[in-house]
Amino acid sequence: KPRVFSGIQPTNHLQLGNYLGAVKRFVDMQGSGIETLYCIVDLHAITVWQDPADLTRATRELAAGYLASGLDPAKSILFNQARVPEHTQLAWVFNCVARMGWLNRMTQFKDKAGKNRENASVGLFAYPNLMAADILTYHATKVPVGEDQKQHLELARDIAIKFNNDFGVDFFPVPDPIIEGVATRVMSLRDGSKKMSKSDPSDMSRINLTDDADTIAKKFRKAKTDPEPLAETVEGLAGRPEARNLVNIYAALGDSTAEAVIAEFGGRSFSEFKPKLADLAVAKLSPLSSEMSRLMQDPTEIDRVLEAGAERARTIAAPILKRTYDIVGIVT
Ligand code: AQP
Repeated sequence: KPRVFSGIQPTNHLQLGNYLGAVKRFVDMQGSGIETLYCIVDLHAITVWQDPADLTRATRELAAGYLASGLDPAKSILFNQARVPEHTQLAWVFNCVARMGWLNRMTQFKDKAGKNRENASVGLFAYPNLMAADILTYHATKVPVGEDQKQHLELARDIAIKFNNDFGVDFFPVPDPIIEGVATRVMSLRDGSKKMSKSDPSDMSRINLTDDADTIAKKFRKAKTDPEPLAETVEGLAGRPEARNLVNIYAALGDSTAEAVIAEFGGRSFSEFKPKLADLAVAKLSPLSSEMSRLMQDPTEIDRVLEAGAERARTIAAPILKRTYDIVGIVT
């Protein structure tokens, strides 16, 4: 049975890019003869400073977001990373497999570390090794992610291949990223050259799943666009990243395509299109946000789901770690 693994960091609030690029696709992959594991990667989150109370809240809120979006604990294993210590144990082995040169090429590290690289945490640098361990501790082969995670997935593949070569085994399967759909890279509403992100300092740059209807409408109304009306063809969106982004968001929210959106709105002005986009977003997202706030009122159910998920996850991860140690020659 093929195994799917993916995760999201519990930082700030889930944003529309996480939802369309990741969570919505996690839901689509549930059932259909595959085993799905969806993680809340709390140990990734602390690679940059997190206020402890915020981290706790964000962990439960992300779990609420998973459940509200349709992830079902009866169909998927839902858990938080720190509860399954095999992730970090395997990550240590991978710290010793991956090369400094490989990690030095990671663009996300360069972006997140900023100018003062000497002051970045060691964890932020080693993050991709932990991500490789997240996937490979389950021998997962399919990893649904957004476009921004492509490079980290390539590193996970390189680690699997090098481990197998170094030890002369065929143990870790080489995982494939699944980067599909119209929303693999949702862009900031303020800058069409930057991806939408939970940690962008401007709240106006993103739609949070916790935003209310008025806030969503305001953010789309104020979204940056060019002065031209919407193009008559999809090709006409070339070189217009902000327009393209809004069309893609509309398509992804409506389970449609950019072509269908252009067929409906091509040639119309943004002042006509933006309120339609806001209406669609509110229609799709408000049931999620109300279910999230219901679940958050009493986190007992969430905590129970995460605990049970971690137990199930460990039954898969523990034997794989044990075999890894055996291959390496570690006495256990
Ligand atoms: N803008 C995006 N468009 C499509 N997919 C996206 N993802 C993130 N942003 C977009 C996908 O969401 C999943 C979880 O991401 P993450 O929490 O692990 O970290 P991230 O990629 O760094 O996301 P953020 O929102 O930018 O968080 P911060 O600001 O905390 O770093 C991944 O599958 C990612 O591809």
